[in-house]
Parts: sequence; C-alpha cells; structure tokens
Amino acid sequence: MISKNMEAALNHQIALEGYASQYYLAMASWCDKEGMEGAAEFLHFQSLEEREHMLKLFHYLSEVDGFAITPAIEQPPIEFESVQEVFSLVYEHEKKVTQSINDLVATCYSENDYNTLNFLQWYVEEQREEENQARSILDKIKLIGEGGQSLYYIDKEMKKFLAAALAKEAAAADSEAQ
Ligand code: OFO
Repeated sequence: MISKNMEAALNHQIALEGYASQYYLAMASWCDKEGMEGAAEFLHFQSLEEREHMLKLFHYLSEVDGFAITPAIEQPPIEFESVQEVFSLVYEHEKKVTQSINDLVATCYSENDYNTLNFLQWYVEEQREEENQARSILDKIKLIGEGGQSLYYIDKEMKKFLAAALAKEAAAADSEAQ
C-alpha cells in the first residue's frame, strides 16, 4: 500500500520521464535532419531509455496497489540552434530529473516509506550516470568546437558514446540474468 501523496509524487516522476523520452526523440529528429546520424542514434537510444524509466515506475505503482497515470503528450521543442545547444539542454534536463528524484527520496524519509526508498536507489544511481554522461558529451563538443569539419568529429564521438551506453546496458542485462 502506498500513500496518496507518494502516489502523486511518483506520477509526477512518470510524467517527467515521459517528457524526457519525447524531448530526446524531438532532438533525435532534429539531429537526423541536420545529417548528424551518430547524435540522432544516440538520442533515439536515450529516448527509449527514458520510456523504460517511465514504465519501471508504472509497474512499481501497480505492484504497491497504486494507480499509474498515463501522462498527456506535451509537444517538446523541435528546433535547435546547434548540437551544442541540444546537449546542453539534455544536461539541464538531467539535472532537473536528478533534483526530482532527490525530492522523492526526501519524501520517502518523511513518510517512512522504505519500500519506495529502496526502489528509488536504482534511479539515484542512474541519474548520477546520466548526468555524468551528458556532461562528458557536452565537454567533448566544446573541446572539438563547432563548424563544418567539427560536426563530423562530434558525430563520430557520439557513436562511441552510444557504443558505451549499449555495452553498459548489455552488462546490466547479464548481471540480472545471473
Ligand atoms: Fe530517466 O534518466 Fe534521465 O532523465
């Protein structure tokens, strides 16, 4: 059984993860349009990840006799100035999600809800990794600089970031299977 307050807080998080999925999908489409295939692939992957984060919360709410609410589809921005802007927005969004997870953890303590606290540990770790990843991408883009030839190198780097994210996912699936 979960409190109404915690149920509402987790539904808010569901909406935030769902929005992140839409947001990154819009960014993927923009990168594709600009011929940045590597960045587009990375953002498509990230968009799917966010949907999974949303669904994980959905299932948790059902498991603890709560009611998961399907969030409305909000139109995210679809045009961006540059690939640097895209990833600085990703970084900003990840920081916002981290703050929201931290607030949820604080609510768990104030309600003595140790089940939800335990469940959220996965998100705490995931946010640390995702924030770090977004910051590293942004640093790399700043280092390479923008402009014709730089975009080619940025896109190549994005493929490496995607490969690392896929390897991490495969390792997590392996350890779950054991
Ligand atoms: Fe859901 O991990 Fe990022 O936001």
